Amino acid sequence: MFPEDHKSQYDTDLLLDEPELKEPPLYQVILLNDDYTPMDFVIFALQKVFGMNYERATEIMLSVHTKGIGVCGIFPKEIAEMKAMEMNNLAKDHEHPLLTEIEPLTD
Ligand code: TYC
Repeated sequence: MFPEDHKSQYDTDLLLDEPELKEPPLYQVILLNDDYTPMDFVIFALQKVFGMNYERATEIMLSVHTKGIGVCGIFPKEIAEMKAMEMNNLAKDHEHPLLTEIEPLTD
């Protein structure tokens, strides 16, 4: 038997075994207000961890400062976990109580 004889069978298998194209579940990275972390530090951290420009980071910081909580990004779970950990480690390194959490995005 020639290898060609198997070809169409394998092609069919490939077609039947189409990969599932499910989007990964998304998570919000949530920033919490506190009374002690300096505003400048929050702006610095948002720029460093999320690559935001100064204006965007300031907008988010002020929104969290007034409302108590705010979203700083939406990512697949592992990325969201990494960003929250980077924010929390950066805050700890500078001895600020700034807290960042993640929560699943529900629609
Ligand atoms: N409320 C802080 C202050 O008055 C500033 C601040 C903003 C802290 C946002 C945390 O997520 C935060 N210095």
